[in-house]
Amino acid sequence: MSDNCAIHERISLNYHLFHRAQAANDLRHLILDISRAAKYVSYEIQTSESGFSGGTNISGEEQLKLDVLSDDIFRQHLCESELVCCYSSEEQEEVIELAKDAPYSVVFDPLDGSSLVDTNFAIGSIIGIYEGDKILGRKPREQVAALYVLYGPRTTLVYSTGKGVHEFILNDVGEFILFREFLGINDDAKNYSPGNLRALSSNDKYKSVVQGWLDRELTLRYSGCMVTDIHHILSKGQGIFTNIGGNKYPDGKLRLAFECGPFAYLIEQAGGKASDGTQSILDKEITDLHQRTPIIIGSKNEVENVCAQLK
Ligand code: FDP
Repeated sequence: MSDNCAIHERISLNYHLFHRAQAANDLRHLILDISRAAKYVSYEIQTSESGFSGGTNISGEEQLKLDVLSDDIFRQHLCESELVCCYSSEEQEEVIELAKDAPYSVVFDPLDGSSLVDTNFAIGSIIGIYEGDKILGRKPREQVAALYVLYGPRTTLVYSTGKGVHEFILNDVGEFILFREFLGINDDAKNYSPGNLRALSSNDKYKSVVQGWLDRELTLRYSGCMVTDIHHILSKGQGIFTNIGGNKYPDGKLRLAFECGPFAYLIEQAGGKASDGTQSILDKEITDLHQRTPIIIGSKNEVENVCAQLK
């Protein structure tokens, strides 16, 4: 790097990937292409008509026009990158093949929390990147990068390529600029974020976990969008998020490949922990693209405490 480039008032995502994370060129380009897709999603959220598309996804959930649009935007950018041999999206039933012999496979949820679109709450996109041409049979620990984009009052992007977790803010000229580097998570949680609470009527152990948080007067922070709730933990540097099974969803509501896997990678990079109650989410094999898993994620001591109570 020339001395003339050494002083930077703004650190762009590209600069950070290149000089700080020293990411392989292909991986850097892929993350930049994904970040471009997210800018279009952000724009569509602000400008396009909401409402249902008339279709349902593989999990039987009604798709919004924005779900379909976001999925298309990601597909187009992954295609254009020529770096992705295949991808799996929460909105698609099967693996979609793209550029043969390209180095990466991608898993993503193009619009997480889309049931909140009409309420104008924050929502997000979640992405995991693997080397090679396979998604089934992989474990989230094999990801070479994970990132999410949060569309809130500000649009922020958080990524890791295995060298810490870093946060960027989308500025007015459309560039992601470094906001905070090396986000970390304390071992103890002061906030809790309990998902799938409908399970309490059939899962007494989950019920006593939640009662424990009430008794200890922890602070409730739950938005109903996993991206926002996980970002709260990374942002505040502590907290716990759970989505645990009950009668309606025996394995909880959340998917291993597109949601829990990428977040487990990011949270463990930040010094936290992610478990399904018995094993690390990072060591769970993806045997079905849309498989669900219970998840307990966040501050280490609280994750271990909850897992012990669920045994
Ligand atoms: P949504 O269905 O709105 O897309 O992925 C599913 C998800 O949102 C998560 O973002 C969120 O954490 C969860 O559902 C909310 O589940 P509960 O309604 O059970 O709390």
